[in-house]
Amino acid sequence: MTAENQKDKKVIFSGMQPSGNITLGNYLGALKNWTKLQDEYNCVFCIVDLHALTVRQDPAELRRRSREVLMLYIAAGLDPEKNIIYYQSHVGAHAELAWILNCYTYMGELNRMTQFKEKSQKHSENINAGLFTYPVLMAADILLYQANLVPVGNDQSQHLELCRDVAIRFNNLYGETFIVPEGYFPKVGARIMSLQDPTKKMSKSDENENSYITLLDSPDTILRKIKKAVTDSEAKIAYRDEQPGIKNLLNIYCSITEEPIEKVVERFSSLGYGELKAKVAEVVVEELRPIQERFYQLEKDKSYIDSIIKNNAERASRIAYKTLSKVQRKIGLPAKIR
Ligand code: AQP
Repeated sequence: MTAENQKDKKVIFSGMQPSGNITLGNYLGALKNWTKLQDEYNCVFCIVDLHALTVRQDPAELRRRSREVLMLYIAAGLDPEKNIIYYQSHVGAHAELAWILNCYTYMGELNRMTQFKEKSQKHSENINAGLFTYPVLMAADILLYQANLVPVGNDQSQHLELCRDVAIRFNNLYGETFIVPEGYFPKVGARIMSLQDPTKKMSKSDENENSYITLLDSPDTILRKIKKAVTDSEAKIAYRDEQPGIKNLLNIYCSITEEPIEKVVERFSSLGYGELKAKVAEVVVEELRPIQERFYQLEKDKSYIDSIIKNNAERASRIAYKTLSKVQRKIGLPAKIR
């Protein structure tokens, strides 16, 4: 059964930007949870390469990383037949619907987006219009597939709210057109913080490579980065906000093992920080080992990956253009002559 023919199942849409190498944060906060959704829902997992353009990218790197993200989705366990896994830029309907929705979104709404404020501070040399209208493209992504649910971290919930407002506005003007999506908040999946500044989230575009672990880091690199992780001088293993570095290491450990935090804190209470770090590194290495093995296998099979890219873009296009045509008809754009 594939995503298109399971009519009784709800649709989930989610994506990641190929704006850096996928980190352990992206994996534990998103990708790992996605793999648990694929039987219960019709899932559409996008590589949102158009979104990544809002920050300047090196063209060759962007191409390389986009393919890497797609292969990592599969290596992490997403089935490319059950789910639709594709590049956003391969389905032109995203950009077309985003333009239309731009005309139904107010400047005031976009001005309130905290991510725009943060990113324009971080990239003050390149505050482009795409960065400002990013949430409208995200709304188009979600609405094209008539998604019922969107897994979002806290940082994206404001964007989802905007998407819902735009969908409701459009439906009120033109009659039921879009499903109004809800947020999907998985039970497990903590926010993983930077290893170098545990008050900041772990980000794939962080300039300091020691702040994150990528899914393809070697065991030695993982151990080295975790050993260097910033902790504190309390010399006590506890799960509390006053010790953000230790809290983060415990979150990483428990997100992987899926054990309750209290149980792990009790078991580790007599360990030194060095020993805790070794335990965390061990579970990270073991979690990533099979993903890396599958990734390097997939990398060798160029034609298989190419066929997934082609087929999935076609599957996504069929759904997306159906919604786009409906929208175009409703707002009065002339029908194409075939
Ligand atoms: N540190 C994190 N902990 C848990 N979940 C995280 N996510 C991101 N960072 C963490 C989740 O990963 C998904 C992919 O997000 P994205 O690629 O759209 O961009 P992002 O959220 O902005 O992630 P990054 O790594 O911080 O990218 P850059 O550095 O390019 O901005 C989302 O579901 C997100 O919640």
